[in-house]
Amino acid sequence: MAIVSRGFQGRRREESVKLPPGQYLTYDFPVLSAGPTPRIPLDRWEFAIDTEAGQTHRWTWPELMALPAEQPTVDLHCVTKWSKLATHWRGVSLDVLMADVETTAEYALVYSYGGYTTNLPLEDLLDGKAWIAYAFEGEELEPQHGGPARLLVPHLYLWKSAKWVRGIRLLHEDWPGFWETAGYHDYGDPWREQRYQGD
Ligand SMILES: Nc1nc2c(c(=O)[nH]1)N[C@H]1C(S)=C(S)[C@@H](COP(=O)(O)O)O[C@H]1N2
Ligand SMILES: [Mo]
Repeated sequence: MAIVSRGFQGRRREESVKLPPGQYLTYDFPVLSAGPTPRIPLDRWEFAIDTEAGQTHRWTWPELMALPAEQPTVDLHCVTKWSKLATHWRGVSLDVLMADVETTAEYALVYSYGGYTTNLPLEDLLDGKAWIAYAFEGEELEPQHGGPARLLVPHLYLWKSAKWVRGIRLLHEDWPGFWETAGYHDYGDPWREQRYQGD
């Protein structure tokens, strides 16, 4: 039998985790919202993708629930320096939602109930990198964390994961969103520590 205490093994495991530069590990789930939590009744909820050609694709809540869901396990990295590892979500891949959308746009402006916006290249929403997520750790997503549904795009800093997501506008030009206009980095890759403009 190995003479190693549980605590020691636990610490070893934690130290061996590789986090993006400047991040620390957290086990709780902080709430970061720029305004009040909007309450969206499910019978009035909708999600839309608006193309650069002026077409709109819409999903009601029952329509979203009827789409095939995935259960991604992902690490979250917030620009305020906390990281939370191996979080479990349920949601619909943007690949499913984009399947019938005709576009040649390169950029996406994500918009939320409540007015929040954030921008990213369209390709960062595709190929299994992003979901419209509606459950967290086996429970329906709490309003403070973006319920009924939020964007989940975990390879970028968490401000790109718009809570209370309402739609995505596809664009030929890159339009900065709420935090990007306020000086946050346009792209926000945690592994390159792209926190603010100029990083
Ligand atoms: N609609 C909306 N989405 C948002 C925000 C917000 O203020 N409004 N804050 C962003 C920021 S800065 C972070 S760090 C994460 C925080 O998500 P959490 O509150 O679930 O931890 O949500 C992002 N999505
Ligand atoms: Mo944030």
